[in-house]
Amino acid sequence: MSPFTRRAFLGATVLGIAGCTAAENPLVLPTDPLVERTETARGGTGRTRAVTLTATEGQIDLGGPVVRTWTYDGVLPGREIRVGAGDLIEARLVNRLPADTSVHWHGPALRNDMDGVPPLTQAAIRPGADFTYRFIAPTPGTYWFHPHTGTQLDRGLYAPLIVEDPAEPGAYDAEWVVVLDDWLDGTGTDPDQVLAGLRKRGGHMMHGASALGGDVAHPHHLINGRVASAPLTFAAKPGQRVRMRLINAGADTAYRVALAGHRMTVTHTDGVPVVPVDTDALVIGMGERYDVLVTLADGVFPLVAVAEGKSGAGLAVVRTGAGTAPVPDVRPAELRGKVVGYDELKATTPLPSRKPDVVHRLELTGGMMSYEWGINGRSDGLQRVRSGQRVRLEFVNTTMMWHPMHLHGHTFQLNGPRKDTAVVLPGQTVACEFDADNPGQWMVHCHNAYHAEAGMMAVLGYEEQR
Ligand SMILES: [Cu+2]
Repeated sequence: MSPFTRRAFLGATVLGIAGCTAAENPLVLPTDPLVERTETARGGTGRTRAVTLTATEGQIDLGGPVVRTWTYDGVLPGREIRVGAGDLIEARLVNRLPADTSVHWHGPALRNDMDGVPPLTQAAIRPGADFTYRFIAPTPGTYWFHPHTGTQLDRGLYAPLIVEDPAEPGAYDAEWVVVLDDWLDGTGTDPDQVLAGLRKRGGHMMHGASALGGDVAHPHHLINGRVASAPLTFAAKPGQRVRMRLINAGADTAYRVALAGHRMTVTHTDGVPVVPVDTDALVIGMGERYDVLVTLADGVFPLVAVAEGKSGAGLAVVRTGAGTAPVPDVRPAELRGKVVGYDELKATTPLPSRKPDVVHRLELTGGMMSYEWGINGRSDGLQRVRSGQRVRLEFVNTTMMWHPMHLHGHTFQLNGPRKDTAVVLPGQTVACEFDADNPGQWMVHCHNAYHAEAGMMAVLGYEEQR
C-alpha cells in the first residue's frame, strides 16, 4: 500500500495533507451537496440498470493453465455492463474477497462519490460487506471497471462497461468487445508479491526494440480471458462490418494489436468519436480503449496483441470461412505496418479553444532502482482547480520509463483526440486541457498498476468558490 492510500482523505484531514493554509478555500469533498446537484443536472433517461457483482476468490481456467485468482462472479473478464447513455447504473458490489476492495468506473464523467477510490471518495469495502454504486452514465463510449485498491487490478477483477449511443447510426453488423490482459496471478506468484519484490530488489526495464516495455514478466497474455494456445473464436460472415471495442486491462503491458489480412478504421479513442482513420495496427497502453471498424474478408484470421518490449502475445481468431487455425505465436505482417499516432486522430467534437485559467505541471518522477514513483516527487500532491476553469495539465516525464496517465471523472483534449488516458514516453511532455465541470476530488495517476501503487498518483481537487 502506498503512503498515499493510507491517508484519510475524507473529512478535514484532506486539508492537512494538502498543505492548505487558512487563506486557501476548502475543497469540494465527495459528500458535498454540489456533487449531488451536479448529478441531478445531468438529467438522464430515468431508466435503471441494476446488477450485482460478487468479488470472489476461486479457480479460473485460462484455456489450459488453471489459476487461483480473484474475479467478479467467477468469470474472466467479468460480465459486461451495457446501458444506454443517460441510464442510471445501480451496481451492488458484494465483497467475498479476503481483502478490502472498491470499484472504479474507468472513463465516464460520473458523480465523484461513486468513483470508487478509497479513502478519497469512499471508505474501502471490507471483506463480507457490500456497497451499491448508483450513478448516471452520461456519455456513450467504451469504458471498463476494476478495483482502485492496491494491486488488485493485476488479478482478474475487471470487466467492460459499454454505454451505447441512442443516436448511433449502427453502421455495422456485429460488435465484439476485446479485452487484453497481462497475467501472472496464481502462476506461483501474485501481484502483492511482485510489488514487494520490485521494491526490495528494484525493477528491470524490459524494452527490447520498443520504447514501451514493462517492469514485470507476465507469463501469459490474454484476450477475453484465454491464453494464446486456446484462443477464443469470433465467428462472422465475409463482407460483414464489425465494430471492435478494444480495452487494455493489463497492469504493466502495452499491446500492439493487428488483425491479419485487414486494415482497421479507428472511430473512437477512450470512447470519444474521432474522424475515422485507417491503420494496420494500434498500440494500446494500460487503461486505453480504441473502437475500430473492420470489413471482414473470407477465411480465418488471427487477431494478435503483441506485448510491447516483452515476449508473448494475446491471440483470438476471426473466422468467416474455411481455413486452418493460426499457430499461437503467429505474427501478422500488419503488426509491422502503420501504427496510428495521437497526432493523426482528431476528435469530431473537440474542446473549443480557450486560454487556460490554470496550468498544472505534473512532473513524473522516480525510477526503477528504488522503485519509488511520484508526481512532482511525491505520492500525495494536490492540484487545485475551480468549477468553470479551463485547466491545462502538462505531464513532464523525467523518468526512463513510459507512463499511461489517467484522469478520473473527465475527458481531456490532447493535440487531436479526446481521451482519459494518455501515454507519456520517457523524456516527453504531453499537454492536455479540459473544462472543470465535475466537482469533487479526482485521482490523476499512472495506469501501470505497480507505478501507481508505488506512488505515481495525485489528486485534482476542486475548491469551493466563495
Ligand atoms: Cu507509470
